[in-house]
Amino acid sequence: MAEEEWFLDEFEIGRFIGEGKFGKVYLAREKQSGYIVALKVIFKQKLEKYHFHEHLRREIEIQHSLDHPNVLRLFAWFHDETRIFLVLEYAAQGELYKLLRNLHHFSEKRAATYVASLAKALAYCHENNVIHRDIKPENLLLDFEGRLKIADFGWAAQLQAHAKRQTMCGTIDYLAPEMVQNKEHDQTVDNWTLGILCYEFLYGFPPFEAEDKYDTFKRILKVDVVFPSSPPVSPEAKDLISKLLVKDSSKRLSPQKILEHPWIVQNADPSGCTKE
Ligand code: N15
Repeated sequence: MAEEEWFLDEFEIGRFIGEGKFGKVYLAREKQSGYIVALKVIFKQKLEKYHFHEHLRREIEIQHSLDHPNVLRLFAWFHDETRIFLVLEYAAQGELYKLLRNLHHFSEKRAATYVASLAKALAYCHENNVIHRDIKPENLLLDFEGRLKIADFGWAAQLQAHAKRQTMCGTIDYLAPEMVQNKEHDQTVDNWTLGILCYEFLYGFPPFEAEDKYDTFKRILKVDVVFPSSPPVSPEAKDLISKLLVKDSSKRLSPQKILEHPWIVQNADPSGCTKE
């Protein structure tokens, strides 16, 4: 789609596909090209109530500037008197966490392919000085070929979670020790989160899961990682996880080093596709 002004009447609106704070997401087709997109509708009135206009504008500009195969594209945005419309990339296979719930855990090949895709996306984001992309399974989508896309639902989705899903929103499972302690942090927090996701892809649950938040907090600070005997996971995969879940943030593998790790080299599909 070209860099030009867009209007709602240039789209045919299809079924409802998702929801975030301020807005619902619909399948849509650009009439002229037939191009399928995800159209997010945000009501301005809701933004005014929370004084989020400036915040949203900044987020939109960051997201719009990113162009990577593993980062969900924000193609364009436009508005009318009452609403803001975001023209987002459509991910045909939907949410990754639903696939994980259905399959319980992923094969090493599938997990390594997703971790490699995440590492590539993170390397790109860090190069562009974008950090803390709030990567957790709920924020990951899959396109038609099964390629992973980071869809940053960002603060908007989180605020909704506050109201509706206390438990999920309050999850600290994906946060690095320095983050849960409110210490200074940098892009290495994302490398930690990749270790958490790699573990969850292989076992089906995040490593520091506990009955309550405080127990998770304690386990994160102790880096209390346990590798269950079932499902069986290769020593190479455990080696990668152990090199990401490191308390000293400067010693965590960088996205580039992740891509050179033997487990990734041997298991990840270079195309990033996961059709089985
Ligand atoms: C700058 C920021 C504040 C706004 C820009 N980013 C977003 O709005 C992030 N966002 C992405 N919010 C919602 C979405 C979103 C995009 C949600 C769902 C989908 C999406 N693209 N494709 C989908 C999608 N495809 C599906 C297929 C099957 C079932 C559900 C599906 N959802």
